[in-house]
Amino acid sequence: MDSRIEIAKGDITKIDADAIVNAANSSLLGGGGVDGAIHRAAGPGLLDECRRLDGCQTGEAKITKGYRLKARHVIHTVGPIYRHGQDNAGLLRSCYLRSLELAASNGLKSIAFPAISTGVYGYPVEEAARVALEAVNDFLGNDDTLERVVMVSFDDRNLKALQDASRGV
Ligand code: AR6
Repeated sequence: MDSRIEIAKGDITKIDADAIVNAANSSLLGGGGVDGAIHRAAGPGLLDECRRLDGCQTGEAKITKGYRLKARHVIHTVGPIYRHGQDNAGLLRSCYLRSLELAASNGLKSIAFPAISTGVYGYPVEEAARVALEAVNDFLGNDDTLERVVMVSFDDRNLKALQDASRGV
């Protein structure tokens, strides 16, 4: 695994990085889970800017400022709602790749991800961890602008899934 990848446990809203990633929904107008936590911590300026973005499609990403967060930017991405009959892994992988592309194209050096889709959207945690780490590792293999990518777990199950997955990457 690329040495720039870090696996950590905690609250992503507290992280000092050039960007934290939000597991948003396609409206980009807030919600529960990590999305709610990020909007609460960032303050109303974030929602004002999000209203001007005209939403975001599943697997895509958009960038805003970080407002009252320690992080300078928020990259909002929309993970897939896990279901049969769609390319869940392809869409989840795309969330990570698009977010990293946005970070790199904006000259950012550090970015932190939550476990996209593994809450309300129902993506199996172990499978999501493998898709996430593989996507980040593949991206970093062709990138020399990013210096640090933190995979942030809120709970022990996600943390263990990432640690296990890191042995296979
Ligand atoms: N820091 C880090 N991770 C967190 C935090 C936090 N403060 N809070 C929760 N998590 P979810 P999704 C973890 O449901 O599945 C929202 O309503 C959580 O434990 O936040 O992509 C949006 O508006 C889980 O592992 O996002 C959408 O409608 C992970 O973040 C929908 O939920 C993702 O859980 C998106 O669902």
